[in-house]
Amino acid sequence: MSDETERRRPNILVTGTPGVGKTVTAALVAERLGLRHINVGEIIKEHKCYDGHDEELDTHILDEDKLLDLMEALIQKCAVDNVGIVADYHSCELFPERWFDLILVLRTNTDVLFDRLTERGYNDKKRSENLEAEIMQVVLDEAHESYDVDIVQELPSNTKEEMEGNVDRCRMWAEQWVKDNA
Ligand code: DAT
Repeated sequence: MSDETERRRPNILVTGTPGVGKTVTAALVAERLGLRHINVGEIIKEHKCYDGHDEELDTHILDEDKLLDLMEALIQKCAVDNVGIVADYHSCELFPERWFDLILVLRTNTDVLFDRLTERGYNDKKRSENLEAEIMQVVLDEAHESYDVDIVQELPSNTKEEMEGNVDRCRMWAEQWVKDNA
């Protein structure tokens, strides 16, 4: 097995409140930079990483151990194949620090996020909870508490232009990382 420290390609995590654009941004980063996209929410659904059901919140309870084992295997395989990954998920504290070299925290203005969550069909309660989390910068604080402050980047994600700019910045950063870790 290849050790994580031997990686020659960077691993990136795109995180933020639901609706900020994690999945679309991660997909673009993967396509433009030749990284493998890991949509963590899809893995959870596909492999049923559930540990029961929370009746009050009407959501599945995440089986973190099962998810982390699956992801560890994927990340190891990518390291062996010499391919970096770009993962996206609405939380970041559950992952081991050693997995990622860059944490992008996408941020969206309240009015824009309101429209996106409405379009997604969120009910009033779920929409308000997520808007509040974005205003209170819950995920940004979580990223700062969980990772070295130097690798956490807060980026605006309101418009297509900002998304393109974010992907460009990410590409420049990844090229530098590859040079520095050659
Ligand atoms: P997330 O994965 O954070 O839940 P998403 O990638 O599914 O969000 O995007 C939600 C919707 O918002 C989707 O219709 C694409 C749109 N969107 C996201 N980021 C955007 C941006 N920076 N500019 C314009 N539209 C964006």
